Amino acid sequence: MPVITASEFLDLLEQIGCRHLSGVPCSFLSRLYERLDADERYTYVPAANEGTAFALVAGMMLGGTESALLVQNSGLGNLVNPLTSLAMPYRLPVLTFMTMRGWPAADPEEPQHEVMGRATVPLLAELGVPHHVLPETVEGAREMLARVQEERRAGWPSFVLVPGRIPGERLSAAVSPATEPEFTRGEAIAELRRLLPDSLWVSTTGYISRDLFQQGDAAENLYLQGSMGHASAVAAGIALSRPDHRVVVIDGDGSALMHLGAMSTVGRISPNLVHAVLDNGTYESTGGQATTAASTAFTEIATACGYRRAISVGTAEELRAAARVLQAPGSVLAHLRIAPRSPAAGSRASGSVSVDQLARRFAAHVQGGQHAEAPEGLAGNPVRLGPVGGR
Ligand SMILES: Cc1ncc(C[n+]2csc(CCOP(=O)(O)OP(=O)(O)O)c2C)c(N)n1
Repeated sequence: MPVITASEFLDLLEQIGCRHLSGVPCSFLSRLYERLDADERYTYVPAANEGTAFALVAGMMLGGTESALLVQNSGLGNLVNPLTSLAMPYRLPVLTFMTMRGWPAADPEEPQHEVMGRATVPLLAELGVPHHVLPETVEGAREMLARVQEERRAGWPSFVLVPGRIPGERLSAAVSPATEPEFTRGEAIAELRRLLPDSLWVSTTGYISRDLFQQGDAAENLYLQGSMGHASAVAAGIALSRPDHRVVVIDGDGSALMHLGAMSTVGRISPNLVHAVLDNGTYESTGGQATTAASTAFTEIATACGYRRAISVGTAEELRAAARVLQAPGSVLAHLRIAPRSPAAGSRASGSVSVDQLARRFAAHVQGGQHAEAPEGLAGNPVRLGPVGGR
């Protein structure tokens, strides 16, 4: 386990001339992001996903700016393409610091990290990418970085694997806890549940899934721990397959941004889907680092992608006033502006039910005809796909 602190880590970066970083957060590095925010020597660009961060850093290097990535190994899949088809053949020595979830041993509470935890090191080895484990001492880390720099000078991208939490003094909570009367994550989920009874529910990774689970576990809920950014596509697939149901996906802003292109797919087929984006402007589940939501107009993107309607609300009353829009057939985007920080989420669903059981239970519920009656307004609205390559 690393005992290098956040400030020592930044000093090490400084020594290799690296002041520009990009990535997607991991809670193991929350103290480091706080320091990056507070230290004027560094810039950090929040990227939509790890592949984007990797490509951005590759571009910075082409432009002559030394930079590196901070990511977690659940995002390795997102960056394998630019790693193997860009950095390796083009000999761009991109440097990646990657936290290791589910390694060296799996955590039974986090089944979403088990496969990648076991596969990360063999995958990097199979790809032929140099990789090193961050040593526990500053001296060891300095020596390791000297070897990394040599590999990079030879044109190799390189990975430094961070096996645990980087400790450090807590500089500040990125934002203060919500005081009333802000709209909290829990209130937003509860209000959606009241307005959209008899729906199927899919929730994104992190605190949102924990909150949905805590508000009442049921067979119609599918909590996605992991597969960040894919909740809307999973939900759209369910809705496409079962046009007699209304599916509600509860996304976060960071998750929706991760694979924003999914909105174009959803809009094209426009199944009976309410795509709720709980926008707190942050990756709250990993410590409250800023996303790029503040400069992104979710409602405009959704309607431009073909969603039938899109609303943006900031209170439970405003959400209630939009009930009819939410209950209409077709795909609707509900942008819910919620407090940057909500009361703590409870435990994960996987603490009580295994995730494979959750999936089987959900599928049995959907396919078992327990909701043979279509929710009002959705009957007779089978999805029809338009011709491919239409516009
Ligand atoms: C591919 C991938 N990258 C990073 C993570 C780490 N991670 C887990 S939850 C989370 C934040 C989710 O943010 P958001 O969707 O905005 O929801 P919030 O936490 O704010 O409720 C991140 C970055 C992950 N699970 N998967």
